[in-house]
Amino acid sequence: MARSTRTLKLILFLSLTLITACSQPEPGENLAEEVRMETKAAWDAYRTYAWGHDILKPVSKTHGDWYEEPMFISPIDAFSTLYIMGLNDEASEIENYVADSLSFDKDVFVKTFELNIRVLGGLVSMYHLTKNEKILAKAEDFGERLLKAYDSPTGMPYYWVNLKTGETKGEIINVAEAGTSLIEMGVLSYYTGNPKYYEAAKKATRAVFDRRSELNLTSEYINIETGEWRDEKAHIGAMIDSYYEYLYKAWLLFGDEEAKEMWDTHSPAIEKYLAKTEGDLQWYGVANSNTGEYLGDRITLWDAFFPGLLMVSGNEASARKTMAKWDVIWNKEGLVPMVYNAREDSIMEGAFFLNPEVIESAYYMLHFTGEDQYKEMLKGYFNDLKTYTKTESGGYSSIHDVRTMEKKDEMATFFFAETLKYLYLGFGAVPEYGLDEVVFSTEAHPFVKSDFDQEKLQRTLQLTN
Ligand code: DMJ
Repeated sequence: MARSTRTLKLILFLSLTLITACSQPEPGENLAEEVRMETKAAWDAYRTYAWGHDILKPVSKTHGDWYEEPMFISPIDAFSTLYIMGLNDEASEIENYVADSLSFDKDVFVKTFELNIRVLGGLVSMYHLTKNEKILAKAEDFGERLLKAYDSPTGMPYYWVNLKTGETKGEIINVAEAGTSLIEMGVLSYYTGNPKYYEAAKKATRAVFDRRSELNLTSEYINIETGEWRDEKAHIGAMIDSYYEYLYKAWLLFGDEEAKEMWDTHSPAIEKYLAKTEGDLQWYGVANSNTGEYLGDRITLWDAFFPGLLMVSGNEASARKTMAKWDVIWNKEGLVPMVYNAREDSIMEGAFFLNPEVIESAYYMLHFTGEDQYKEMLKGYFNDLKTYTKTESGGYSSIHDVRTMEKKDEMATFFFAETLKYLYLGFGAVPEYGLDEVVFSTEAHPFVKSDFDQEKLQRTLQLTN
């Protein structure tokens, strides 16, 4: 071939490549659709192998339940994600089943905290999105049963409550279990017009706040009958995390100024005693809640919700550095390990349960900064999830240890509720359900701020602003 013809062909090839690259749809559009399709496949797997039960076991293609009787946790947790993705048949099937066929009159002790964030949160957001009165009746029935747990000397809930008999047990609980119900109970109070739910949640929250140390930190475990702390460990991670989250979010969603004041009291102490910085990276370690002595750099994958909370509450500098640290950890390990030494950069426990927190925070960072680096992070996380956790059934699995990536036969309910939803939102699919419009519960159930009437909020939540 003559030299000039070869050059011409090369130019043609390069031009075509360039044109093709430029005419590709926006990466965001494709990725959102891909997340939607992955969600549909995972949902189909749940529906085929586990319908009616709490979780899918995606490797063995069977199901699991949390208690002696199934509570329908995956579908209730999944609903708001399927709904905002426009998976309408799937969402309607859940809504109809909850409305017509599900009873909570079960002689079973359930975990108050877990069923509050997943089931009550799922039900009130289902009503919020559909306005189906049968769902509100179901949420009220469930809320009523859960409320029995709050009948304690301090107002903090018992760990266990029997849904049929109202019996309670378990007086030692952690701060997250004590102080994570303002959103679910608040929305229930708003829609039923009955202040008692928010009142109970508020009493429990105040019970934690009033017992804070002189340094304005909480510890980890507390006796809800005596109100005495069981330890002196202060941090922002698992076992405390969503107590802090709800103080700020109760203000964001309801305009509860008392909750905001509580957050404003804790927040400087968190920065002062827990934050550790190394160059451009930051994490929040463990300190003695009474003396402030720094106890170590143990962090857990649940801590990764914090950059998102920092960002939305206005502490951008810490949010950026803490997000950067989590991104380094994820990329070094392939996924995020359950427990990690942040200073030594070493894994302490390697399990991963498809948790959303790193993705959730990257979505917050992307939303508020608009910077591409955060979209790139989300793309990487999505790819790693597909590489390491996707199974042949269409469901995704937990991981025994990120050092081996051996699959664990469980798909957590929050994979639907949170992980997939934050990826979808992060890829820009439905701005009407984005962070400008919506406050997400700790389980990522969406509540559209403008749907709440200010005067009705003041009345039903008895706000004293
Ligand atoms: C979720 O169930 C909630 O976000 C909770 O507050 C703690 N984290 C899990 C998922 O990791």
